[in-house]
Amino acid sequence: MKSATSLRSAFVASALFFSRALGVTLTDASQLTSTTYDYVIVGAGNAGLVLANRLTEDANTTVLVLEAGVSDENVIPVIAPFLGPSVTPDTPWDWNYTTTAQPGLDNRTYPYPRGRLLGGSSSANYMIHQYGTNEDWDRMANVSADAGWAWSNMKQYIERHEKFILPTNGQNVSSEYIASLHSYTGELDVSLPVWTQATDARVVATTQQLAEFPYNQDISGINNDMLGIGWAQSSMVNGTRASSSTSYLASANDRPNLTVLINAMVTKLLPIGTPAGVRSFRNVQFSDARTFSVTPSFQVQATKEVILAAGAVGTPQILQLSGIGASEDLAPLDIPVLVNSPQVGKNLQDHPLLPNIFNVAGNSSLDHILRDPAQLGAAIAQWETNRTGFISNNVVNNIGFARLNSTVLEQFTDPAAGPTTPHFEIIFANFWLDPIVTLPSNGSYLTILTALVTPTSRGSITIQSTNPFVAPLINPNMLDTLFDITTMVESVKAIKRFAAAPAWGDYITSAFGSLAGTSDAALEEHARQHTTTVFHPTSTASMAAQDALDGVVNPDLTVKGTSGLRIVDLSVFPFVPSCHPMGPVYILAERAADLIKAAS
Ligand SMILES: Cc1cc2nc3c(=O)[nH]c(=O)nc-3n(C[C@H](O)[C@H](O)[C@H](O)COP(=O)(O)OP(=O)(O)OC[C@H]3O[C@@H](n4cnc5c(N)ncnc54)[C@H](O)[C@@H]3O)c2cc1C
Ligand SMILES: *[C@@H]1O[C@H](CO)[C@@H](O)[C@H](O)[C@H]1NC(C)=O
Ligand SMILES: *[C@@H]1O[C@H](CO)[C@@H](O)[C@H](O)[C@H]1NC(C)=O
Ligand SMILES: *[C@@H]1O[C@H](CO)[C@@H](O)[C@H](O)[C@H]1NC(C)=O
Ligand SMILES: *[C@@H]1O[C@H](CO)[C@@H](O)[C@H](O)[C@H]1NC(C)=O
Ligand SMILES: *[C@@H]1O[C@H](CO)[C@@H](O)[C@H](O)[C@H]1NC(C)=O
Ligand SMILES: *[C@@H]1O[C@H](CO)[C@@H](O)[C@H](O)[C@H]1NC(C)=O
Ligand SMILES: *[C@@H]1O[C@H](CO)[C@@H](O)[C@H](O)[C@H]1NC(C)=O
Ligand SMILES: *[C@@H]1O[C@H](CO)[C@@H](O)[C@H](O)[C@H]1NC(C)=O
Ligand SMILES: *[C@@H]1O[C@H](CO)[C@@H](O)[C@H](O)[C@H]1NC(C)=O
Ligand SMILES: *[C@@H]1O[C@H](CO)[C@@H](O)[C@H](O)[C@H]1NC(C)=O
Ligand SMILES: CC(=O)N[C@H]1CO[C@H](CO)[C@@H](O)[C@@H]1O
Repeated sequence: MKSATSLRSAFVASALFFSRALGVTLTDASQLTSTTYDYVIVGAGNAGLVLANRLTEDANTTVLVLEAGVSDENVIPVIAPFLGPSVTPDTPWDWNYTTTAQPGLDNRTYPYPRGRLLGGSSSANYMIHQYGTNEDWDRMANVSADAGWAWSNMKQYIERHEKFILPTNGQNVSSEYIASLHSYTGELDVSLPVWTQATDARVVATTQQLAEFPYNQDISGINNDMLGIGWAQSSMVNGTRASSSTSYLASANDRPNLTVLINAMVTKLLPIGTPAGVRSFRNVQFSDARTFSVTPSFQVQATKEVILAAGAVGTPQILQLSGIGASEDLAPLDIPVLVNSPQVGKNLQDHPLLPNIFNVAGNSSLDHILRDPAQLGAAIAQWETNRTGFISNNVVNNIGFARLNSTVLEQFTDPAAGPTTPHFEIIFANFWLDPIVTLPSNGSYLTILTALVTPTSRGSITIQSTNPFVAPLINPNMLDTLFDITTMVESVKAIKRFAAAPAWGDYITSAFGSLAGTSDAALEEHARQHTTTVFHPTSTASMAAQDALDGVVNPDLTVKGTSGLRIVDLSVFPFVPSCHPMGPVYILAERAADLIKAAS
């Protein structure tokens, strides 16, 4: 977001003053003492570091993690919660991807952030933490014909994953979550807002004034109930971000059997064995990411398995570079098809995000602080002193989820996983929060973003070069279907009804820009002009049943048509979860660790 531009100029001036105690992370291939490990994990991201931790619980198991990106240590924008939106796009911690021109978005392109550092996107994201609906998981169990993915089985993993922490500033949060649902013993710190936006009380008051928007006391999804408006739960603790690096890696990094190498760009998996049989892909080729060159190249071997955890863009790219993919994608580049897997890189799903901005009265919105380097600098200095103030808190305090009404829905086959799964999300920020349009030099704003969480559009990730340092074509194909654009328009109408509640009477003065349109056609144009992404790409290496011909991985996450190769990241979900997906990635990886241990 471009209000991040001013955030960025302020943080570079601020002192780097503390470091997180970590074990050794290797920075150069020359430091490796072995070329053979039981497991080689590609990507020290959200999922990869869960596996790194769980697989080395057994001291006899050796694990190497190869990460293209850099360290997260001492990086203030990564550590300070409110600065999260300045970690991307186009920074040293981002892959700097851009989409192809999007026909559904007036042919616009837009940045496509992905974390490129320890923790992956869990170090770069906006930290909202949920698990999705039970129906999301039950559908995955159904599609994969593996009851192990059903919610009744998956919810057990919350206990070892989540470590719920109450705000330490003495705030009474008893109405903001349901204590009995949560785990207090897991790895990842999850907490509630520690700083109040001036509009929080109005959001909650609206839930009492309008029956259409009920209050939801716990928005995590744990209790099979994600509909309504509630308080965001975030991966943060005591005014700092919690990521897979600060949690799963930090608690395992002293183990001698775990080796993590950063600056290591995996360029290809090399097959062992004859073309006649099922090919083993236990050899991994990589090069120094800092050189942006494939030479010199290095090789390591996994005696048990290679696990791809490079995310929904990186994983299909590596598969395609290795000759595992659709022949129509590989043939133009003269890459031999070693495993014909037509769905690699297909089925890309993402949540479209639309900033809806209102002009507001007074100056209680954060805009006047965000555009004033002196005030912003003072806020960051305060955070550095004692981790208080708005910098210690996430950018968003309230989120909500809703379904289309029956009149609209009856025109379509409902794409939701079930009748209590939402179609769209509502996100509140008491300042200008548009990822692509810069904060104007005057005015005070409230942003009520809406996101489509059950998209029916499908996109793709396709390599355009045999050079791994050339980014793949990223085509999310946003708002390609009538359902998707209709739901976006309905979401805008819904938040306009929300904003018309008495709670906002003396605050909101008017709709900003194209949000002022009243006809469906005008709101459709508003959506096409301003939609980008909530950064939730999934499903580019989808799971399908063991005997299914479609799909890239089996229900145990092994790659169809190969041996010694598994995928554990967001790319395996056959449908994008109807929530912020990092929680689903974490518990997917927890179960994957169990599956891998059971198979060894
Ligand atoms: C800006 C932003 C905001 C977001 N906000 C939220 C939010 O608030 N809540 C939420 O739930 N989700 C959010 N998300 C989404 C969420 O963070 C991701 O969906 C999730 O972290 C993905 O996990 P993953 O393990 O699949 O991939 P990642 O965490 O992205 O991990 C992939 C790792 O592989 C590495 N890698 C890739 N290719 C290679 C290669 N060739 N060689 C070596 N390493 C490689 C990458 O550098 C990265 O470290 C956000 C994402 C972004 C980018
Ligand atoms: C590790 O390996 C040794 C030697 O093979 C064996 O005695 C020991 O039981 C193993 N430990 C675990 C935790 O598997
Ligand atoms: C992304 O852009 C930043 C800023 O220009 C740059 O420092 C970084 O090296 C780029 N990263 C990649 C992977 O190209
Ligand atoms: C988008 O580009 C395509 C191909 O160039 C063109 O046919 C189409 O009219 C364009 N759409 C818009 C809205 O500009
Ligand atoms: C999946 O759901 C369909 C429809 O409810 C049902 O007929 C089918 O048996 C389910 N399949 C599995 C494997 O659970
Ligand atoms: C916190 O607020 C709840 C009502 O929301 C109240 O019942 C409870 O007593 C309060 N707790 C404390 C410690 O003040
Ligand atoms: C957060 O603060 C509390 C209270 O001071 C402390 O007990 C806890 O250890 C802290 N957690 C972290 C991860 O710093
Ligand atoms: C906010 O507005 C009030 C009056 O509207 C003014 O007195 C005050 O100085 C303003 N504060 C800031 C920080 O601009
Ligand atoms: C934190 O520091 C700020 C000034 O930098 C001060 O106003 C505030 O009271 C401090 N808070 C705590 C809890 O120490
Ligand atoms: C459902 O939404 C449509 C479109 O916004 C609207 O015309 C209709 O009145 C609504 N129906 C009900 C029952 O609320
Ligand atoms: C911002 O400034 C412009 C030009 O001075 C003015 O036309 C506009 O009304 C102002 N907007 C707000 C929200 O104050
Ligand atoms: C295979 C291997 O390297 N095993 C070592 C793992 O770490 C333990 C100590 O925690 C050593 O004793 C093992 O030799």
